[in-house]
Amino acid sequence: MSEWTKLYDAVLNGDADTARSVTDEALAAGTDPQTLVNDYMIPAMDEVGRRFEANDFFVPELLIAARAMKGALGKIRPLLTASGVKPKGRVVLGTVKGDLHDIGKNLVAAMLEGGGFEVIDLGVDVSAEKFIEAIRDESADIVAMSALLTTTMPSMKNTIEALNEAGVRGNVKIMIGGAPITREYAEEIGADSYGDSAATAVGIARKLVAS
Ligand code: B1M
Repeated sequence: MSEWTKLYDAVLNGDADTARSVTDEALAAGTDPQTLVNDYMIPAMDEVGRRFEANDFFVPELLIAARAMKGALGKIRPLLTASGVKPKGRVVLGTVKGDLHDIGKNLVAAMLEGGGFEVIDLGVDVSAEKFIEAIRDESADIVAMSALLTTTMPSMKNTIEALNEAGVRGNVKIMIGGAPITREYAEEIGADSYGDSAATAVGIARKLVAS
């Protein structure tokens, strides 16, 4: 980390104005948007999490850091998104019921769009019913679920069970991801695939539509 450390600092300190202006400056200087996300913004959020665990930061600090991260991501997201290509598939994406974390999900959305997928983003706290409705309405190829809390991981299992009961499970492939999610958990609950990062999500989605 060196040149754009001020972006790291701005996200860590929840300074949204500086996060946006430094992002503009870095992009104007020709810095790769992925570098800004991977080398500065995500490490800053990881440090926010560490400080939260150590009781140095509390929920307000999490919130303002997230707002700064989102402001900077707003500048970057359009650059990750390809245009004018025929969609490789339709992905219904959401953070599962009970979970309000959306920064990782938004990154996954941007990467999938950049990888040529059409993304229907259902937002956060998405119930099984809402996923089922979207699968039917949007003729989705893939359902992508994100969870950041160990306590909301079971919402993924519940959603897959509900898809089975509603008779739509066979129509879609299911990928899951988020910090507490593992390949073993994906296998255990009957998901088709697991992604450990927004970057790998694209390759996984491509494999899923090809299979
Ligand atoms: Co919360 N939070 N939070 N939080 N928060 C965590 C997750 C936590 C680990 C912090 C900590 O204690 N160290 C902890 C969870 C502990 C646990 O479950 N074991 C925690 C907690 C406890 C809570 C609350 C319960 C706090 C409270 O109220 N007492 C509460 C819960 C609210 C709720 O959801 N019901 C809460 C609230 C919040 C805020 C709202 C304040 C805010 C979120 C704002 C927002 O998202 N709009 C927040 C934040 C910011 C965090 C941390 C600090 C940062 C999360 C983040 O954005 N990371 C987080 C600590 C941490 O992660 N270091 C923490 C950056 C993001 C890019 O990473 O989301 O992992 P991530 O996404 C990655 C990959 O996981 C992957 O791709 C992304 C990029 O590569 N990925 C996928 C994600 N989804 C994927 C899907 C895929 C594939 C890949 O396929 C479908």
